[in-house]
Amino acid sequence: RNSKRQVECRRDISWLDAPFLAIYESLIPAEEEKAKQNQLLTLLEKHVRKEWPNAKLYLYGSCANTFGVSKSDIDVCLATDDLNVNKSEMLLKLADILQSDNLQDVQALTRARVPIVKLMDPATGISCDICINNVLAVVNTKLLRDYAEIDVRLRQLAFLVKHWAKSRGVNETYQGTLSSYAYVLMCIHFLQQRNPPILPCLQSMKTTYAVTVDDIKCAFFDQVERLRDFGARNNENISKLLWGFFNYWAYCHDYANHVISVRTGCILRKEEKDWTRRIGNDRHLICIEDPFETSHDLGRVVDKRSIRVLREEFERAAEIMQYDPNPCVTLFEPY
Ligand code: 3AT
Ligand code: MG
Repeated sequence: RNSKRQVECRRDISWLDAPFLAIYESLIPAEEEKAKQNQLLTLLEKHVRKEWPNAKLYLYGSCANTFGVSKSDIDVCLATDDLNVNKSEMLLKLADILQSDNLQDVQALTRARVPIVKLMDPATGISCDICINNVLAVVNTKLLRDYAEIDVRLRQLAFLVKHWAKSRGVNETYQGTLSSYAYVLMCIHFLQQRNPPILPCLQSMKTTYAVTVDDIKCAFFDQVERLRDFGARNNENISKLLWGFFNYWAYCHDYANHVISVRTGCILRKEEKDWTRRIGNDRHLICIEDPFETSHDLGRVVDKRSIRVLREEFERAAEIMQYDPNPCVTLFEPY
């Protein structure tokens, strides 16, 4: 693997920029979709307000972080002032209330890692997950959205990586592969590490936005409109970056020792995090530090079998970018 480590792609792939950008454009949701999401949110707010007048609803995840492809489900967080709520009881009650409207497939999943109510709105065709007081997810959604505003290449790269991961079956946390959130963090980290960098490290700049959630202090620079030409000195286009991303995860990342960290904009060592051993089900075979919950490794879902699958997929993708006559098709072939 190390012998394949290289800094430059072996062929000129700039001819792939236009077709990759066309795929990216085709994945962007249409404006009507936003309107439909808001229509559903308004309906949910109406119901929630009747029962819990002080509660607020927030969109989070890909419908709010600008990394959502068209026809994604929406993620909603119900935030209450009462931090000691019994989430299960509240979700059961919420499911009850929503059932009485003509929403479909309303289900309370109270035993999930993040307990939710799931439903489908027949009026808009949108499916939705509602969780309670998951405010950290609302804050990490803002961080991702702010990064996306700095340089459009992040959104291009992340859309193509997510599209690749979904096509290849490696975006399934319950099967031991990675979440969309993890892939976006991998893209941000990759662009922070380019030379010259395409993205800054917002959490190591002056604090202009700060909240404390569950005793975790979340602080970063969020005046991103002032950073619009941050990446201007780097002229790498999408094909080069996509190749670089796969090449990094196929041949350059040190899986045995390294942790990627968007929070610091650097690579950390596993020893610093005490992520060197398996504890319970956490194996740390690929380490991606959560930007706020720093004890949380987003790679912890990955096991001995799925790390092999993931690495083989990174290698396949890197080889396709390097040699395949038609990467825009081959890369996304269903597995
Ligand atoms: P999709 O387009 O739905 O695939 P997404 O960005 O909505 O992508 P998820 O549905 O996996 O991603 O997750 C929804 C949000 O929940 C994204 C992030 O704000 C939060 N989140 C997901 N996984 C984690 C995690 N392990 N730790 C902290 N926050 C998470
Ligand atoms: Mg989602």
